[in-house]
Amino acid sequence: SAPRTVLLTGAAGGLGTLMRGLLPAHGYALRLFDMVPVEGEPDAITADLGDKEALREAVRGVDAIIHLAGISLEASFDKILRANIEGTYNLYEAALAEGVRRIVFASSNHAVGFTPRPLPGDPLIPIDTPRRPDTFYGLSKSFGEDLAQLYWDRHGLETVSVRIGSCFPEPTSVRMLSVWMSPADGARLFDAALTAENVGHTVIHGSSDNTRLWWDLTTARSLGYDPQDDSEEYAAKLVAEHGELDPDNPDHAHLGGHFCTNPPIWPY
Ligand code: NAI
Ligand code: 15L
Repeated sequence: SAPRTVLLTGAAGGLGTLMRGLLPAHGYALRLFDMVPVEGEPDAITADLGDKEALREAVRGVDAIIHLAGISLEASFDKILRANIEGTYNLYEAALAEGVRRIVFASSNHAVGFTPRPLPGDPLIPIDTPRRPDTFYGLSKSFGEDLAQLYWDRHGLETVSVRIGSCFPEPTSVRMLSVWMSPADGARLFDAALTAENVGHTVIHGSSDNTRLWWDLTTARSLGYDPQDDSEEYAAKLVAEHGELDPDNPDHAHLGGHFCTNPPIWPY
């Protein structure tokens, strides 16, 4: 039967806040987890992914987990190791111990960020494109996908790994026109990832059905994802402001954009 009680890690963050607003309308009851308090949510669990006891309690009795918590930009290897690599391992161990059957893992386009971005007329980036992380951050997402594969193959714990493009209320750059996932499509995609049957470990691209799409959404659609939005309505304004992407500019040459050249640094 469809999962109904879902643990949302990273609930205080940008994507967590958007999904807290949207997923209840898809029928989910959310339990919230973050290292910082979730504003206006006194029942949220405030704990670090390094706290194994807190994780065991947090996952106990849920039908599934959406795992968003972690460092979402580039940082030192040491910080990434603790939050994203050990933190994700700790979460999977807790889920295994408590019998949780399904995790939706927030991977990222930056796991394959050095993939050349397609020019108009080129084929879309396929879902089995080789890993080309663009940062330690992207490397940690690559690790998370492999961890998910291991826990499926060894333990039968299912994961949908979503290589999210850019999920924000609106696209704010010309690159984002190609990788944007509207919040409403994000909720549709998480719903599909939670309810599709027999996913094993499935990796999917996470974006809206954008006119300027760079990657293939076939696998996501095969899980029942039916995107409704297109960034093109924002294109005229963004292109007028910034110009079209320049294939000779290294900042614009890859899927990962400026993460390949000058990645934004996690401020904490
Ligand atoms: P965010 O940085 O706004 O939120 C991350 C949350 O995780 C924060 O609330 C932070 O307090 C929490 N967190 C960090 N380290 C933690 C730890 N050790 N223990 C417990 N909580 C911890 O990031 P955003 O944008 O909401 O992204 C959510 C997830 O989705 C991240 O894993 C990110 O890598 C991934 N993602 C997001 C994309 C986007 O477009 N927003 C694109 C691709 C991936
Ligand atoms: C990510 O993985 C980041 O977490 C998010 O903040 C955005 O920068 C996004 O990728 C992107 O590529 O736009």
